[in-house]
Amino acid sequence: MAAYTLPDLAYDPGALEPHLSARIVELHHGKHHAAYVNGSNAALEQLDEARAAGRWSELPGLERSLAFNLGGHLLHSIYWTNLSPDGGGDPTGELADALGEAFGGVDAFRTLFTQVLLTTQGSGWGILGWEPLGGRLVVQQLGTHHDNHLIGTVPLLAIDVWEHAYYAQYANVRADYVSAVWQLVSWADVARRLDAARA
Ligand code: MN3
Repeated sequence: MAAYTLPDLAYDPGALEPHLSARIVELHHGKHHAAYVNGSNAALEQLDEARAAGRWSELPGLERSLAFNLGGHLLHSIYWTNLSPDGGGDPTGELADALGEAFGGVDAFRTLFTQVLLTTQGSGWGILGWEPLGGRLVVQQLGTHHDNHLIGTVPLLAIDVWEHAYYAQYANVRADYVSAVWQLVSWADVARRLDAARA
């Protein structure tokens, strides 16, 4: 039985237009995200087979594959719920307070996070996360799905800057994609995730 399945989107693929095209959402969810789900299940299966056969030399590669694919599945699952046709605007309440405490204000956070997304080299993600040991918000710049990951940190806002996330609509102008994403961020979803992570 497959351990992981592709979650449905909470909106039609065209619902994020004009900021994100239906074509991008369809391909990104139905092909890219799906590939990470399948890759996670395949890696688990291959780990079982390697264990059964005692093929221990396969472990490093399979563990790497599991981390990459499961990281991708998890991050995309957050990304789709972080975006909403009703998104945009500014965070309020406790989330706004926490951003202020950690980064000096909502605008200061937005400036920082925009630069995190724009300066990511190659394929990666920008993450706003809750770091439980220090009990604070942190920003991370991930390579692929897991390089640079701060162990134990819970992602609250995860934005994909792989080229497949924007190239079909914005070509090489990542800055225009990032501007568009700010019009879609569901602060309500980020706030819910912060509440859950703190609890
Ligand atoms: Mn992606």
